[in-house]
Amino acid sequence: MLMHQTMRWYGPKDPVSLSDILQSGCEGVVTALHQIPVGDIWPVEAIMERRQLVESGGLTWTVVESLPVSEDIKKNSGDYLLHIENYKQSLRNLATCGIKVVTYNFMPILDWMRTDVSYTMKDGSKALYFERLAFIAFDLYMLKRPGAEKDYTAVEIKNAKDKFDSMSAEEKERIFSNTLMGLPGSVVSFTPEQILAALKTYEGIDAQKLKKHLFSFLEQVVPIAEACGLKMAIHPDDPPYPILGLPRVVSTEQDAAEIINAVPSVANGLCFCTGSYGARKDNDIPAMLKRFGDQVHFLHLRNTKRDEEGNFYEADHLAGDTDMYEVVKEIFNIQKRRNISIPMRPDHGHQMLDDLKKVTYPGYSAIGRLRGLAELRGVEYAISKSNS
Ligand code: DNO
Repeated sequence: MLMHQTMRWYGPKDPVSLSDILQSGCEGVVTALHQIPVGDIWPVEAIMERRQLVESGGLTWTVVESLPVSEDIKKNSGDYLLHIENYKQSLRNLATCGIKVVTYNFMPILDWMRTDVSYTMKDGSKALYFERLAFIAFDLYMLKRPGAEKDYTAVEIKNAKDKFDSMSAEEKERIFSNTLMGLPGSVVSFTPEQILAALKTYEGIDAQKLKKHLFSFLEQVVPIAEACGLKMAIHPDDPPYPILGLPRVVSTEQDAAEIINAVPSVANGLCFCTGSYGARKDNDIPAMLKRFGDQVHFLHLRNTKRDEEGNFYEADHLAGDTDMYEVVKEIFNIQKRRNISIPMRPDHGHQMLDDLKKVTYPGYSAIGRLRGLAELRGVEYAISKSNS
């Protein structure tokens, strides 16, 4: 039983076409209706239209990434009750259209964050990079977030100031726009004013409260998902710790265990992103997979390389801090035990070869992801052959 290989497709406007994805050897895509405002219902017609489009390209669509959770739901404020009802209806509609897995995250305001989306690797390809000092300089001296100083040590603040003072205007601009990049699938970036205003609305919401909101959301939606044969898959925080003073509650092994135990159901599961969890040294990725194997409904396979200063870049899929051989071996065992093929996608990839001349969503160039997929596919093939 091999993994169900997919790539993320951002829809008709994605510069990477369905035909590119088909040629990579994938069976399916994971996609979302990014045009529908967060909180609204995904209608059956729109889902079917997307499904037909994917199928006309010779591919399947069984995993949604993402059905986003509104800020109101995360804060238990404003229209959250309506949004939860809408979420339930979207789940029913997705199930009607043959979708099996729904990915979502519970990160306040922002999704993933990097300070550099085109960090040059030794071989000339470009990767996504999180540089801690650049991020602190952004927080303190560009965004000027009130009270930010208390999140950093005196040494960090001094070093960030020195860094800020030595940066060219162009470097500052790059960090600024990389950090404020919009949500996946969106071409609009946040403005500092928007972020500062949004941060204010989270005042008084700490990790404990956010977790409570997540659990009460799950209590509402998981039974609906279970009843219609869908599996929910929560994506971890990226990076997996609080940023900009915002709480984050899907970062560690302990968090994942609490989420699973909060609402016991086969429908309450994980999108196991090795890259996001792997940016923390205390997350033992193969051990987590072993522990949560029965609840893993979707796999994002990616590697990161960390350093002691808290920086990390996205490494080649087989080359970072996570031992991908151990990961794939564990996945092989899980699939065998559960007798299923778990959907996976090579998460991100370097911008390389002809991709360097193209503009795609950061991390989602065709050739870099194809390289990752090909390498992972090879590892899985070898493991499965040697076990047969
Ligand atoms: C980044 C992605 C995330 C992910 C969402 C899931 O490349 O892995 O944006 O799609 O967090 O809701």
